[in-house]
Amino acid sequence: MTEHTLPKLPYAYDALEPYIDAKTMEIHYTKHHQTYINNLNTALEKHKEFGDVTAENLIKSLASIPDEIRESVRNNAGGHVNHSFFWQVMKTPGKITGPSDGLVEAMDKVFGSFDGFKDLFTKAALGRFGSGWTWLSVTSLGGLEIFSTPNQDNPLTEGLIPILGLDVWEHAYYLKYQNRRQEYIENWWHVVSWEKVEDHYQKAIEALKPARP
Ligand code: MN3
Repeated sequence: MTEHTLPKLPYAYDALEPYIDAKTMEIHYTKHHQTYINNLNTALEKHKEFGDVTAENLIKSLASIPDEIRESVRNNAGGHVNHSFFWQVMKTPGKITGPSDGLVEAMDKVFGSFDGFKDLFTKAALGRFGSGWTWLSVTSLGGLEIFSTPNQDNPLTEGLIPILGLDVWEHAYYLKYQNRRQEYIENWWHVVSWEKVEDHYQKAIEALKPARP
């Protein structure tokens, strides 16, 4: 059986400064993300049959996970998948841009404009009571949808493909922003890697193709 391990961070802890501070990044990555991985490995110790299943596939098929570990797999495989994804959709800060190519058309169609998208996403992130995430996902019909999930739940469990995600657990921003979640969200747009989001979008559309008429 292969243990789940912490993926390499694609940049230094201070790479997202001043919007996300180095101390938050370090603790978030080395403590929080690592703990989800440790807990997932512990949960799977007595269930070798899942030893070679990826964390993504575990959360895609939660219903097939034995009762005694399902909640732990949901939270900890979810935490592992969500954080691995989160690190990838961020980059060295720049001017707030937005998608290009195919995604910009899809966004205009669904949200009216990039600003329309940002407003709705921000509202969903602010409205998440307690801990959770906000997502932009591709639906099974190839459309776009914004919603937030509690805890470490991921759109993959609902059959959607996430292409952008924002961690709104307090551990993601409290050191720098304390209770000011709105300021954290506004600043986060500076570090979104639209190249990566666009890439996720193209792959999602490609993956859906055989299923579409
Ligand atoms: Mn987190």
